[in-house]
Amino acid sequence: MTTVPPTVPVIAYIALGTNLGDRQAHLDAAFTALSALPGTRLLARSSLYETAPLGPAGQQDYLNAAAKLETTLAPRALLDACLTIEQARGRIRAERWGPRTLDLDILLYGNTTSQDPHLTLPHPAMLNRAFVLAPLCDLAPELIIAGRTLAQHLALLNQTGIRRIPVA
Ligand code: 5RW
Ligand code: CA
Ligand code: CA
Repeated sequence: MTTVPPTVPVIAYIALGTNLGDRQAHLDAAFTALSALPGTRLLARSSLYETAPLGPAGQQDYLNAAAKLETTLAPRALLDACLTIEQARGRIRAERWGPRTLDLDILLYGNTTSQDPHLTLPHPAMLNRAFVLAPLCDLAPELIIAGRTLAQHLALLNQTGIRRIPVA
């Protein structure tokens, strides 16, 4: 008989974004799909935020949110699962930074840092984008990254165009 080595679960944070189609339905489906991944529990979900689009002009407003997971999936397996969930919501990759039905980005995977060009950890832009940090601060305002809490990072940003959606 052989035994399987236990895999220590890691806390990971995922950013969710959508600006095409039924945005709320895409986010609901994403939270459900994340919670159903093997070895994974959805520990918390943020409020939803309606946010002015950054990047290319002429897009619809986004709904952004964040998820806190506990998972035994390796970083690349979690990334692949996120891409599969995006595709299940009909994501079509046309132009860079174009509108999308669903975008799932791994922000943090435990204390892991990664320079893999397919998966940079922590997410390189997370500290500069209020549409990422506002939802993430619902989940982990006291988490320290780069010498400041996430709440302090958020307070340094212009939060114009970021609107928390009241819970229905
Ligand atoms: C490109 C983000 C340039 C910031 C991108 C930039 C978004 C978004 C994108 C999202 C909002 C990447 N994703 N805007 N723009 N929310 N509000 O999730 F300066 S494309
Ligand atoms: Ca992405
Ligand atoms: Ca993104």
